[in-house]
Amino acid sequence: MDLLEQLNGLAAKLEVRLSQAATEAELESARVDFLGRKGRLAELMSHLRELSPEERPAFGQTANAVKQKLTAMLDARRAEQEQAAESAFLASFDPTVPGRTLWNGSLHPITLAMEEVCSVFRSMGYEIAGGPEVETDFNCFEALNMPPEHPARDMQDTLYISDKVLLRTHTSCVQVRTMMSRKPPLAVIGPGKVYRRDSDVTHTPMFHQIEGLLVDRRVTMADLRGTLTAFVRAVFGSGTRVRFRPSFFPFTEPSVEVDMSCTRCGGHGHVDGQPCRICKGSGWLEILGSGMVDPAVFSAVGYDPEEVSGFAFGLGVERIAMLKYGLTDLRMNFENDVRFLHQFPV
Ligand code: 2U9
Repeated sequence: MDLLEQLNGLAAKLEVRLSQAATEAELESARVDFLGRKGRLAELMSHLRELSPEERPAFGQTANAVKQKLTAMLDARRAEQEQAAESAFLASFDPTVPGRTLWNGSLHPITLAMEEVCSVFRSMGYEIAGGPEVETDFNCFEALNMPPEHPARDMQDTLYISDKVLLRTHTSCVQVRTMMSRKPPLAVIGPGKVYRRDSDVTHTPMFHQIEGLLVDRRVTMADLRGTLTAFVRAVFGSGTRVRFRPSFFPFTEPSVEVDMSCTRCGGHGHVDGQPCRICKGSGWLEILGSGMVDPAVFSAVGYDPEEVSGFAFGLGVERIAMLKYGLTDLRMNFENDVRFLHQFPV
């Protein structure tokens, strides 16, 4: 067979070879065999110099055409293989299955409730203050009109570290510290953890409180009433009704408890003809304790009760979080179950 015939026969040979090339490696091996530096085309081209000058141009042109044809055949086969691989890849999974969502983390409902309450009072001009959780007997009890024999000081209710040092049972100590270090007027909010010897379905030994205090000249119950009504409506909606009931606290006189219309039944006391399970059918929920600061508290911190007056209030943050987010069990707040925590906004 002469050289030209051999050249023209290369395409048919490559065709056979490609029909057997199932993998990318086999395809590459075919390319090297036919178009590589030591491949079949190169080998035939090396005979060029054996041809007469007249024969060379035709041989060269044919060699170029054959090279182009072989290259096109290899490219087509490669494209076919790539297409088949992509189809197999797409068929290997269900592209309609939803992807896994990355969880960015979220804020704990107690944190959310705490921040919301603080931001309402901040907008009214109150400052936010903090203080130690390990407190003195004076800041926690004595200054707040609870003398040595007061029942709240009982070992059964309070976690003592020593005779005169304890875990604070309320955050009012923060305001005691503020009053001892500053002159009136002042408006302070004290958010934080408090501790009591109490543990059952509705009580945990640690919980969160926010207590507030406003002291100035001529502060009245009307200021208390307006401030707390505005607060409740800011957190639970402008249509919320608020009522004040007489109560007793050692550190305030007179004292009141603040109720708001129920978040579930809107104050009707029933839902779909059934008594509301949140307010037990009463239409009201207790939300705050408050009162006018007892003159004995002012005297204990060195303020003149003839000169200044003020009101104070306190709330349990867990209770606010439960009402706001519809939680049914206090303990959800402490279990740290991620299925629960995932549900709150970032
Ligand atoms: C100073 C003087 C008085 C803060 C007050 C309450 C009423 C109150 C409870 C709500 C639910 C505690 O978490 S709870 O159990 N608190 O009812 N707290 S008046 O009175 C103060 C604070 C500071 C110097």
